[in-house]
Formats: sequence, structure tokens, C-alpha cells
Amino acid sequence: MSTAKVRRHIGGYELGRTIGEGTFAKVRFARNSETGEAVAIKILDKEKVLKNKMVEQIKREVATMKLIKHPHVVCLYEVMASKTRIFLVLEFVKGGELFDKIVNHGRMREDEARKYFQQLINAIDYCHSRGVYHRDLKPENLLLDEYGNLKVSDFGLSALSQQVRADGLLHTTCGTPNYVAPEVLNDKGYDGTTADLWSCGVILFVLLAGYLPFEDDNVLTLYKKISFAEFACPSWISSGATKLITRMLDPNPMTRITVSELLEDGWFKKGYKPPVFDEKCDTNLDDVDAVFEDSEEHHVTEKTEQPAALNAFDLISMSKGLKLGSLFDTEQEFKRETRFTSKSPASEIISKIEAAAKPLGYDVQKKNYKMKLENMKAGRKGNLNVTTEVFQVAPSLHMVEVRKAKGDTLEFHKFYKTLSTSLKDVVWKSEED
Ligand code: 3AM
Repeated sequence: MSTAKVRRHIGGYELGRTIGEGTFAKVRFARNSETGEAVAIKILDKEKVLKNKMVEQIKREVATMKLIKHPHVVCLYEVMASKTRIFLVLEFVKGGELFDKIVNHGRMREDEARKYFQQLINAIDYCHSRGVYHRDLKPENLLLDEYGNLKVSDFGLSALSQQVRADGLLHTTCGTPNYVAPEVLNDKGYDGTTADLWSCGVILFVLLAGYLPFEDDNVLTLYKKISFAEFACPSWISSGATKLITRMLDPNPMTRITVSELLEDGWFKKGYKPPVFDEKCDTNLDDVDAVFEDSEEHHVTEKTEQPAALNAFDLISMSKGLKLGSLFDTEQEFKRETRFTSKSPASEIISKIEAAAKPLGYDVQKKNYKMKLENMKAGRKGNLNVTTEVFQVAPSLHMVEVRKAKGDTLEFHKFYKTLSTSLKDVVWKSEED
């Protein structure tokens, strides 16, 4: 039975929970052991990166990213490698994803959408001017910070995902062509600048319409719709925005709007205040060189530490009753994990979770006191994966952790709502609850 959490250290960071699984990497929360600063660490399999035909391009883009310090681009602090893995230490962005707002509240007012869109274009323009293209702009890569500002992630990593795609090693969650420009789909060779602008056009459409411009259950029909730019703006979108979207979703990359034309567009320009920031940076690239040359002497160690067991007070203070309210933090953003306490035996808790999950179409795997629940139906962001773990606080008191490992946060909340109804009898209600 688990009574304590194992601590893992990578270089100077203490690893925390898994935030999610992206298309080609796992993302984990971590803290700088010295400063306590929160970071997100993207973990890549070294073999997939270094045995890759495009290793030079990836190295060049990762190096350029390290030099880019832009307020609307997720900052890459440091690159490290161990014997088998590569770690990209990134700024931790804590406001969730931009599109969770749409899923949660529906389409945006034009002023609000324009603000995010201006921030997106500003970031794209800056990176393009330094020779970095995104090529894979999609909702998961648009994050919000605690002030509600946009941060674009995964710039400069597209070469990696493309190669992984060619190898067929991609996770199933990836490969949604909804945001991809026709010339990329047709695989005729393309220019990163214009391809990114197409994706920005799709993103602007979704912000204002609340749904995708190109959608079809049949992938071939979807490709055809994208190739001919078969879409229609709903009537509530203003004529200025409709005109701009139409110029961005031009299937011909040669006549598609350019960034400099976009910056002069009447709808775009309204209230546009490009951010002022210090462009000077003194970052060095020794870490990037060491990782890509696979220099053994620079390998960081992965240390696992068995800490003193958490005591009952630690565990109880980590958990609340099984209230749905506790799935929101103070900013009303969705959380990806929750904990509750129970006086029932661990075996009963586990079988109740299993009994609740199976009829909802979940495959249930159990190992000791951990469970992995995988929804067999793919949702908005692939199959939802939920993990649970039971910790013993005292002989007759357990803490149960329920966490979204992969998939859509909103689908996780729906699942959790059903689970909480089924678990009503086993949850220990404190007086506070
Ligand atoms: O699994 P979901 O889609 O909820 O938002 C990103 C995604 O969440 C999150 O990690 C998951 C896999 O990409 N993510 C990526 N980079 C991040 C960062 N720098 C991040 N979350 C916070 N800060």
C-alpha cells in the first residue's frame, strides 16, 4: 500500500505530476530545487530524436527557440539529457488552454477574440522573423497564463513531430488535419510562413464561430473541404472579420494574406498594441550543443528518493471531500486532478471505481493500489485516460487520488461527475464538507 510519494529529481529539478501527454512527448510539472520556480518539463525519447534524419533541423530550431524570449511564446529555459531521454525545461503556463474557454463558455465576443488573435499573430510574426515556424498550430498549443495572456507552445518542435509522423510512431491523439493548410496536406512542399497563417485563420474562425470551419467524419471528404476551402462564416461574424478569415483561408498559398498585409487589416488593427519587451538575452547554447552531440559527460542524473512518509495531517490537508466544486481552482479554471478521503477498505474503493468506470466504456487496468482507466472511445483530444491511486493514511483511512492522465479536461469532468455519484457511499465526509 502506498503511504508516501516517491520523489524524482532530474538535474536540478524535482519532478511532479504528469500534466499531459502530447503528440510526441510527455509533459510533467516540476520545480527548480534551488529557487522553487515552477516549470513544465517536456520529456522526449532520445532515440526518436537523435536517430532522426532531421536532427540538424531540430537542433537549429531548438537553439533558436532558446534565444527567443517573447511575451506570447512559451519560454524554453534549458535543455538536458540523460542516457535515454531529452528534457526540455519550459516556462510553466498555468491558465490552461485557450480552447477550454470555448468548450466551456462557447464562442467569444469579437473584442475578446481579437485580443487573443493579435497576441497570436504577434508571436508568429516574431518567430517567423527569426526563422522559426510552427507548422502545427492547434488548440493544445495555445495556452493562457495567469493574467489571461496567450502563450504559444511547441514552436520549433514541428520537425520532430513531422518525422515521428513519417515513422508512424505518432500517438493517436495527433494528426487532426482540421488546422492544417491544404498545401501541407497535399505534401507538395510548403512554406512555413503561409502554412502558419492558414492555421491562424482556422483558429480565428473557431474563436468567433464556436466550431470548426472544416469538419467531416470522413477524412477524405474533410481533406477535400480543406483543399477547396469550403467553409461558410456564420451570420453573427462581422463583415470585417469575415473578410479577414476569407483572406487567411485562401487555398492558394501564393495569394493568401501575408503577415505584413494582416498587420494593416482594419479589423485586426483595432486597438492593437504590440507588447513592449526586452529583446536582449544572454542565453548560451552550450546545453543544446551538449544534448545534440550526445555528450555523455553532460548527462544529468535521474534520482529517485524515498522521502519520509507523509503523515496523516499532510494527506488530509491534501484532500477535500468529494465535492465537484473542488475541481475548480480559485480562478474557476478546470483542474486535472482531485483527491478525497474514505473510511472504506481499499479493495472496496477500487471495486467501486471499477464498477463505475466499466459501464461508461472504460478499459480498467489494476496494479497494486493504482488503476488506469482508458476510455475506448476517442474524444475531442483522443482517448481519455484517468489514473487513480489509493494511499493509506491510517489503518482505516485512505486517500484516493483521481487524475486525468490524457485527453480532454471537460470530458474528465463529465466522467468525474458520474464517478462521484457512484462513490457517494465510500467517501468520508468531514464536518467541513
Ligand atoms: O493534456 P492537455 O491537453 O490538457 O496544455 C498542454 C497539454 O494539456 C500541457 O501539457 C499537455 C500536453 O501537451 N502543457 C504543455 N506545455 C505546457 C506548459 N509549458 C503545458 N502546461 C503548462 N505549461
